[in-house]
Amino acid sequence: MKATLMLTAALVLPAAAQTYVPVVTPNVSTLPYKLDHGVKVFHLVAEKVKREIAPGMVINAWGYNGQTPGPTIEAVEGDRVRIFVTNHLPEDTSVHWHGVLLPNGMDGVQGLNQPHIKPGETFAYEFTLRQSGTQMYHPHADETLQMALGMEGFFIIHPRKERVRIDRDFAIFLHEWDVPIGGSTPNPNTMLDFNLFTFNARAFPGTAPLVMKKGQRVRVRFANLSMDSHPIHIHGVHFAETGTDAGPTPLSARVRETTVNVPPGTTRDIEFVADAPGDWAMHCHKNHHTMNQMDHTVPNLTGVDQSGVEEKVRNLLPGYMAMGQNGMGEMMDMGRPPNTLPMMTGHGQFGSIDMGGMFTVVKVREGITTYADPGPYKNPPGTVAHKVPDDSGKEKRREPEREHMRQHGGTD
Ligand SMILES: [Cu+2]
Repeated sequence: MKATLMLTAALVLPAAAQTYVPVVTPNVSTLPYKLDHGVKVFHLVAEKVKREIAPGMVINAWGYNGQTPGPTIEAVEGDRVRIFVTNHLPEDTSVHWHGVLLPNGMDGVQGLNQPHIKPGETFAYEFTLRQSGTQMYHPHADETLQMALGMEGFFIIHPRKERVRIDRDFAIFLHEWDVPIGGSTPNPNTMLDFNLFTFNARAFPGTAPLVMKKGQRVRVRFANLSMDSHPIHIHGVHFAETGTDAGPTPLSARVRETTVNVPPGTTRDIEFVADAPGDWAMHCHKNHHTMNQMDHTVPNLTGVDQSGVEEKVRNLLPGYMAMGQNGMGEMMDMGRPPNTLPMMTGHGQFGSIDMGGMFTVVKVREGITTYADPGPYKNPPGTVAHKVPDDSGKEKRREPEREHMRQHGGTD
């Protein structure tokens, strides 16, 4: 009862007079707070949640306040924060504030720093923020299971004054799951062989695009509490790695990159100016991390001549299709068990995208007035790769570049 009352009291939206540009955590909410004599008061409820990974698939996860990752906590360097944690799980939990400098007794390692938060109990954490940067929160109790099932969230501390104005500030939690084909509960005992890879617990095509205006200065914060590192690559921009879970990186140490590796147990901030309009891919560069569950374990049939096999097998298995001979793009949306995502999926204006997992689209636009999904990018005429006509005879087929220049005004 007491916990319910506190939760209701905490449901006050953040004050309008914020000194920072609020972080957007795509597909995830921001945790509201109330002010109590200058202290920002938050309330996290640890509980079982249902999470839609993408349309057609829902998993049984654990998280906070109805979601995984939990809602993003935002505060400002110098703030005093009080965070109530209510445990609605069937087992003990605790919360560790990863990367936050605080008194030892607030560090959240159950048994070491504090008593266990037992089911039904509420604990209060309170400390003053002496730093800025991208931090995290997660249990330090039955970690293997609780984190594997999705208990994690952003704890973002804005500096009192940004060095440069950031126009768009995004946060993306990287996670991986092992969900049995046709099942819905991730296996927390899996150590290496995961089959679902997510941005904020959403897999492509369930991932919201990052929408921004041309010329805006953009920050993207990545966090990773999974078992693998995730090298995140963004097309169309060169960015600088500007911060970690230990705060801003000194200017002299910033390196220009197109891929940022995010190891387990860390956060990474990157910044760039969005000066090239378009629909730019952003994805993990481990190839299997941009695919969904079905089916990473098919036999390798690449280049194998399967002619005649289909007919023979169909005598035994009606409807059998031989697959994989010419690549696996053809496997993108075959029939599949319920609550299971196809391995490669998604459609763009030019056809199937054949991706899944940790994949989304950075949409840079001129002249937009909202950050709603603006739809596919309208490419200026003459700027899209195109098929070269193949009806012009043997001679020209041998030299398509010469024919192309003739047709498109080249000077050959
Ligand atoms: Cu990855």
